[in-house]
Amino acid sequence: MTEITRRGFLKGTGMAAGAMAFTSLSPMSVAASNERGKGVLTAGRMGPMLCEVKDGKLISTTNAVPQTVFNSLQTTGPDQVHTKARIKCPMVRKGFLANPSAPEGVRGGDEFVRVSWEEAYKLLHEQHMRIRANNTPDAIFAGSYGWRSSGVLHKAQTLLQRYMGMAGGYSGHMGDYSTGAAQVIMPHVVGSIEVYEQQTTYPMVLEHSDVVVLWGLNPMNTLKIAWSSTDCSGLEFFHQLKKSGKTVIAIDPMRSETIEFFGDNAQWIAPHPMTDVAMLMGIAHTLVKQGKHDKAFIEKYTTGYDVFEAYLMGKEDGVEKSAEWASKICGVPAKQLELLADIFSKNRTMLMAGWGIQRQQFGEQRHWMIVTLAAMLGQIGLPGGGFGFSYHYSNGGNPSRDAGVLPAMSASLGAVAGSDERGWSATGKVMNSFPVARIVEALENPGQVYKHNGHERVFPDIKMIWWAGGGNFTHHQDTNRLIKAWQKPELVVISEIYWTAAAKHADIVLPITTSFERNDLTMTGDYSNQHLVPMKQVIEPQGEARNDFDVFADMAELLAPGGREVYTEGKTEMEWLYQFYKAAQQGGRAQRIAMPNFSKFWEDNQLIEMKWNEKNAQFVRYADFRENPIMNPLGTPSGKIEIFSKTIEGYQLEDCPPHPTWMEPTEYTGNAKQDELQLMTAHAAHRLHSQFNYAKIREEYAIADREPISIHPEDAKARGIKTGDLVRAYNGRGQVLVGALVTDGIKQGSVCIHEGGWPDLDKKTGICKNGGCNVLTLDIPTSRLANGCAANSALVRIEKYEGPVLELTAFTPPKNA
Ligand SMILES: Nc1nc2c(c(=O)[nH]1)N[C@H]1C(S)=C(S)[C@@H](COP(=O)(O)OP(=O)(O)OC[C@H]3O[C@@H](n4cnc5c(=O)[nH]c(N)nc54)[C@H](O)[C@@H]3O)O[C@H]1N2
Ligand SMILES: Nc1nc2c(c(=O)[nH]1)N[C@H]1C(S)=C(S)[C@@H](COP(=O)(O)OP(=O)(O)OC[C@H]3O[C@@H](n4cnc5c(=O)[nH]c(N)nc54)[C@H](O)[C@@H]3O)O[C@H]1N2
Ligand SMILES: [Mo]
Repeated sequence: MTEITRRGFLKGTGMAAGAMAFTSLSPMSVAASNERGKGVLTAGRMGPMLCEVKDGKLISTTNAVPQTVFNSLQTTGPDQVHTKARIKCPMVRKGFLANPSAPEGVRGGDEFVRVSWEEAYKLLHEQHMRIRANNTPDAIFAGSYGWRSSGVLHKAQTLLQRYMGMAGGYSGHMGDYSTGAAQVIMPHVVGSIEVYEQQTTYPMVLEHSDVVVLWGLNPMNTLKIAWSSTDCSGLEFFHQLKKSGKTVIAIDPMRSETIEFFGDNAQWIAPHPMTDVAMLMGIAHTLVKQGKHDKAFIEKYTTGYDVFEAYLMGKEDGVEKSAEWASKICGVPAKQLELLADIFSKNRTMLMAGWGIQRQQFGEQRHWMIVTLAAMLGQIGLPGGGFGFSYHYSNGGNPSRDAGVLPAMSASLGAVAGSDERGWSATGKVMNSFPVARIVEALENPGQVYKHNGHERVFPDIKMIWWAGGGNFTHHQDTNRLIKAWQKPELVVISEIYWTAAAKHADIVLPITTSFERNDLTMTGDYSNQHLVPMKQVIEPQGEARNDFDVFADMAELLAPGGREVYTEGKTEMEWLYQFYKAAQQGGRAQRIAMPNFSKFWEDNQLIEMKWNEKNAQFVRYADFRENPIMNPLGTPSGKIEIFSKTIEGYQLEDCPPHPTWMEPTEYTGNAKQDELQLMTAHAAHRLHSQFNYAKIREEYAIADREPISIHPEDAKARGIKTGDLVRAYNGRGQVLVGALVTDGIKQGSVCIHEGGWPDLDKKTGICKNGGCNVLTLDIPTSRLANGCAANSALVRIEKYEGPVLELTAFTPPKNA
């Protein structure tokens, strides 16, 4: 961590980079992109890619759009298709097959038996119908959250829900793991969810911001992907920001890949994890004490500030939230907080915040407090000022293009969905839905009433689960609790490409194609719609793998003769793509975008770059509100920024008070016992969650052939641990084997195991041999307001592992598979 000094901060402040920004962020030519290399054009979350096939094997995938910054995920194609971890044929758990309506054995502890697709379909259909006949439709859970592969047709979750809708309905889920807390609190504060919305553009930031704050933001890592497919502009933007000479301040307990990337061009400040609210308050308190807050802005554009200020200044509870006070909690010297207050208030400052900070207990408070600080700085709605919560995700900030936009497959028959919707809340026949990260609580407490965003809701009584396109055994917290709850339903079906832990804990496992084995289409850049890309099939389906679309079409035919026709609406894969393309073409025409006819487009093997729009390039979030708050009010009850929310006050929640509040988490550095360390579980550089954990790229990061754990040198020394050591990390919830990475790039007292390691539990000791971090995390809601995922909340102990050698089996298929 660099000691921040005023000199350090001021070195680049004020250097405008606008001209450079506009030229280099303007559209790149399609021709240039196609000169890059040869091969068939397709796309994934990690962007458009060119694929080379030799002797029936996919041998390479590379970027199809020119880019300055290398994206490691774009090289994973061959491993995705050919890894030994693939599921080759349909399989059924032995004890389930023996007696499907009263199975023997336990999920995860049984052998698998190979069956034909037809046998699998018949068994699945019969059991599905039996369970449906004995229960209400909400007993069937098809929420199936997850990052299934991109494409507007082969949308695993949507296709499952389309089938379940035809079958009579199902339980789904609300929200997502990513931004559970922020997306519920933000509408109360600013009237929109913020986290999935276009940001003040990259060119505007490069031209107008003096200071850019990366608050818990690791964009060089998280911008390798986008929900649809990345347009590859975000990494380039941060590259330009680095070159711009602007003051960049990164607030993160870890020296993230981004901070490493910025090197001397950024100042790193490391608070203790989970203490950001206190740190922000220390800065806010300094502003008030020194009269540096923007009273005119607060008066005109916000409501309830006075109540908050009374709390901040200690008039409510006798505790002044001063820089000194904050310093004791967050571990950053008070002087530095005061300096930050000075720098933020004197310069055009953009507060960019990531989402790891809200994936924690009381996560709602984080972004609320950042908005509050931004309001006190008075720069919301000015070019390059204010706050932004999607700069690190899906290239928020890349200007929206004039575009022909693809629609997408819908969960409802006869309807189409927007191609960029994250699809978390399905439009089909949802009979009940619950906050996505509360699934284990739901399994444990059927019929129980719980609070969510001011409403009382009831958990369904889940008897059947079908998951398609998600990795719930890696993504959910407290794996051992999950495994127990997972025994409750009568039937668990998994449609998967690989033998993940979820597949190994299922009754029926169906092998699915990768996106390289089917045809599809996608836009890039969730906000920009910069390109329309053909996702061409480059290789035959491997083993007996089938497309989700075909599996559900087959299953629909079993619902009733003619069901296939209803499900597919009589269209083949290519006919659907033709229809989607035609709709995009028509939409494009209205914006004077000429697109070739479908067959030419498909044969050309080229992407279509959409038209740069100069007005969109100048977009400034909240500029209209700032200009006229009466004519352009926010969607909050007051039409203003709500620093105190009467709505939330009405909910009477202990864990979510009506204004930003510092609350001590259940497990964090501040209440750790002497040898306990705080666990962080950031997203990995060389994975998309659990995806590609099996790939060759794992060699770049694995230590002692396990997931690494970053440990501060002092913490390592105290435990006799060196880099390369096999380490056991444990708490009351479980234990994992990890490889030690001793580094001063993490705040003392904290460790990090990246999320996404495939659980690989040793039968005898219960230890996870692959360092699956969720074996250790707490499964609690952020609060009863949002019920968001709180994965970054856990204390652990670590020690050098001296036990017997445990073979890694995470990526090994079960016997006979
Ligand atoms: N501790 C901790 N836990 C976390 C997080 C954290 O920060 N810390 N982050 C959370 C967040 S933000 C998220 S979004 C979740 C991510 O959780 P997920 O989105 O569930 O994670 P993925 O590993 O991407 O899982 C996608 C799965 O879908 C499969 N798949 C891919 N394409 C297809 C397809 O076409 N068809 C079918 N049937 N399957 C397919 C892949 O093989 C993979 O197993 O994790 C959450 N969990
Ligand atoms: N390569 C890659 N890209 C991805 C993903 C992936 O798995 N791999 N996942 C995608 C998805 S689904 C999502 S939701 C986004 C996730 O985006 P984020 O949620 O923003 O990502 P995280 O890695 O959880 O956290 C970002 C940074 O916050 C820091 N941080 C953690 N806790 C704290 C804290 O208490 N205080 C402060 N100040 N900083 C903290 C972490 O060290 C990390 O550097 O990324 C997306 N992009
Ligand atoms: Mo996420």
